[in-house]
Amino acid sequence: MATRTDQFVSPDYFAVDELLSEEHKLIRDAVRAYVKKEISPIIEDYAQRAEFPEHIVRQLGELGCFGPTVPAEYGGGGLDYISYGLMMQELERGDSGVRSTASVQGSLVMFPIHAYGSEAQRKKYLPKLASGEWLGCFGLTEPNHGSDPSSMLTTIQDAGDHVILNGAKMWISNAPFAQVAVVWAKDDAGDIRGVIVERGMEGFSTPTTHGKWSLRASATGELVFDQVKVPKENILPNVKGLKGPLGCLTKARFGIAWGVVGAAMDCYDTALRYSQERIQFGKPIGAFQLQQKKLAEMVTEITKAQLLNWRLGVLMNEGKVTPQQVSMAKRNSCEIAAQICRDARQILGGMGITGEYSVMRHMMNLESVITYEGTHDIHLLITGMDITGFNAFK
Ligand code: TGC
Ligand code: FAD
Repeated sequence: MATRTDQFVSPDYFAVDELLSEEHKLIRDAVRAYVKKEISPIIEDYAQRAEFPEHIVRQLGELGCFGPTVPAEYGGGGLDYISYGLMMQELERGDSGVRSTASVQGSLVMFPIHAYGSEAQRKKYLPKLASGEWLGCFGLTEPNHGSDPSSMLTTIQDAGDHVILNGAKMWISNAPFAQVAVVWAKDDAGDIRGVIVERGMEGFSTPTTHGKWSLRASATGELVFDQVKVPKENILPNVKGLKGPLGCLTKARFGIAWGVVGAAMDCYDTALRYSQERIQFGKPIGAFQLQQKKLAEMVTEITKAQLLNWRLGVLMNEGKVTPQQVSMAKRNSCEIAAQICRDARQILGGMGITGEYSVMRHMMNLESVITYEGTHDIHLLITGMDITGFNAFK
């Protein structure tokens, strides 16, 4: 497979750039340049081989993509949420798996350690996670409990100065390469608690999940706990209950809302360029109304999502955002991005199914992104509950 030249030009139909600060633009441009130089040339090959490009972990750390909103004293970037969103947008423009690596590390591992952890836990883990020296993962989903994590079966049992962890987590991003896992389990009282599990603890293993047609350049695995002795000092002291993991998901879903728009922008840009160059019936296919309809609808939806994300970022920065607003944005962005990728693939005709272009890879990746961090249905029901006051889950 030949390495691709990345010709990406970002669509910005409503001058959303003017809503960004100079710092935002510098951060966005730095990540965009990194993706062009380090991700686009290699990612298709890794995806074809279903291999995780482990070397990017250090690079992402150096670039500040791990925990950008975590305070600088713990190795984070001390940046605002629009900066974080822009980083995720640019990474996912390269590949959803690259964004996944960063959003798991930042929102699902560093965030809970920072928000719910002790000072000793923050000092021990955050700087190493921020720099990419360590990779982390987040274990909530179980083989029999995905959308309904409150029914989880994984447990921690009190045993004096430590707890005994038993159970299994499934579909865990980064698991096969992670040094640390933030795992959610029920204690003797039935309360959900977060525990930090380290690779090397006896009885802890991380088998790789094979055979994925989506997120092929991201490593996915299980977390298996067989009588694992975890010191009590590894329990996150400052949260109990499902609101712990769901609070992390609010941050990560915010990143996805921005991220998938990056994938959509890449597909739109690719399809637009192809439509201007590909000649059929004596003229560029972009001159046919049917293709113009697809492209016009793509840029319209991208523009609406860019504006929604920007507003979401402002609300997040002001501490006014609701989890339900994040759900709406995650759901909307995933839906429009998946449709844009499918339409772009059609515009490319037969070429659209090859690895010569990024479009089919994005399209397949989005099948995971529309499912993880809460499925499309779950986010709709969260909105439904918010507006009607009726809980469809119970
Ligand atoms: P429910 O009774 O509604 O809520 C329990 C407690 O949590 C609070 N809460 C939230 N807090 C913060 N953020 C949110 N988004 C929250 N949503 C709810 C809630 O107020 C309550 O607090 P309290 O104080 O009263 O105890 O819980 P439920 O059991 O009825 O479930 C509700 C439901 C279905 C919405 C929830 O379970 C859900 O979101 N399910 C989807 C599961 C999910 O998203 N899993 C994701 C796994 S991680 C992942 O996919 C990572 S992929 C990473 C990558 O590679 O990028
Ligand atoms: P299920 O919950 O079994 O849902 C199956 C179908 O039923 C869906 O269409 C769903 O919408 C529907 N459904 C469920 N409940 C309802 C309802 N009440 N009303 C209507 N419809 C309903 N998890 C982690 O903890 N950490 C990770 O790092 C992680 N990474 C992942 C990476 C990948 C590549 C994938 C695919 C998943 C990952 N997940 C991770 C798991 C992901 O969060 C779950 O797959 C997701 O939450 C859905 O759970 P499930 O697959 O068990 O589907």
